[in-house]
Amino acid sequence: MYAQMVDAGPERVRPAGEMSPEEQHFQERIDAGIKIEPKDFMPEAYRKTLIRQISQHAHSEIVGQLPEGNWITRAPTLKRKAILLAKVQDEAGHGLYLYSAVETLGVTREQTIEDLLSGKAKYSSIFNYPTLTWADIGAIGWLVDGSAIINQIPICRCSYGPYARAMVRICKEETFHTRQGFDIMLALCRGTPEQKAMAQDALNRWWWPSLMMHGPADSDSKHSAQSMRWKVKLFSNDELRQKFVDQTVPQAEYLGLKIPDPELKWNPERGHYDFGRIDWDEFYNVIQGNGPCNRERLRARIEAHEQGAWVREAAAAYARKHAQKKAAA
Ligand code: BYC
Repeated sequence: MYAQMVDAGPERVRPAGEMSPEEQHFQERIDAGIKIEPKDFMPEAYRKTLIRQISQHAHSEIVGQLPEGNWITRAPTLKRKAILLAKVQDEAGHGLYLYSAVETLGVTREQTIEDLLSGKAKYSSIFNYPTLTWADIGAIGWLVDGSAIINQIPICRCSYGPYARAMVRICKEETFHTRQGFDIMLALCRGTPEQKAMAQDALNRWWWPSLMMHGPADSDSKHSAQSMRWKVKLFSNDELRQKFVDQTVPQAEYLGLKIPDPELKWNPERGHYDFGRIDWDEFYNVIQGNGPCNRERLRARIEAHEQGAWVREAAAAYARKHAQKKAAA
């Protein structure tokens, strides 16, 4: 049912017998761990998958600046403000590395950004939730950047060279982001009862969206099987979600916070935590544009794009002038 809400069923993985010799050779290179570079042969579907995933990832980094940017002017101390400012700037940088990686696949940056602004392209569901208190900044760093690292460290080993290389630096910076989030949560949890209650409230609101962020259950994920065959993804959505839960529960215990899931329980046979049912209706509602902040987020990006037009024009005029000067010299 859920898969139908997104599109028609999982993509079919093509068996070797249906592949052209070129495609077979391509798959053999991937199986052997050889990176695919922009000028190498690649099947059109592989190129399209990469454009879709990397551009969604880039948009997520850019839109992801908005919920946290909301707190730069209200950070509780100068030190916290400087740290948050640096983090939000890092996210802009991540977006730019990723837009550059998309350009290597033959799509212009203008087109990619146009797809975001027109509402055609997706970005991560998680950024359609509001940041109501300072504790939300802690929860985002701890849970959202924590999820991002779990998802993105394997992408450093993905089959497409420019994406894998962009991800190395992104992951280093994300590690700092997670630490700053946990540090905010720790300060609140060691503070007054009101501060601890604020941290608990943030965890209550961000826990389930952080689980959803890893994407639909494997049974409903239409791209996973083919993407894993191509090593665009190295782990499935459910595998990464489980890893996130297993890693985060002891951290919540250390903070003295309660994960808002009555069914959460260590399962010694599986060697993992069992957890409750995710509200997939909420997830699909958000990715279809009806989350609490979807409209606000897109409006903010459109306004920023319009207000930044003069910067793009000035930069292009400077580049033209520079090129003319060089040609005349
Ligand atoms: N939100 O077949 P599936 C960050 C869509 S940045 C929205 O499993 P796939 C950070 C999916 O696109 C976080 N849509 O897809 C930044 C597909 O729709 P389309 C972003 C989602 O691609 C700033 C459909 O559902 N990270 O962490 O195999 C500050 C079916 O899904 C979501 C990345 O982009 C979602 N959560 O797997 C702080 C990492 N999940 O395209 C932090 C790279 C699924 O057919 N991306 N959909 O219309 C990935 O690893 C994969 O693309 C995903 C989805 C796991 C996200």
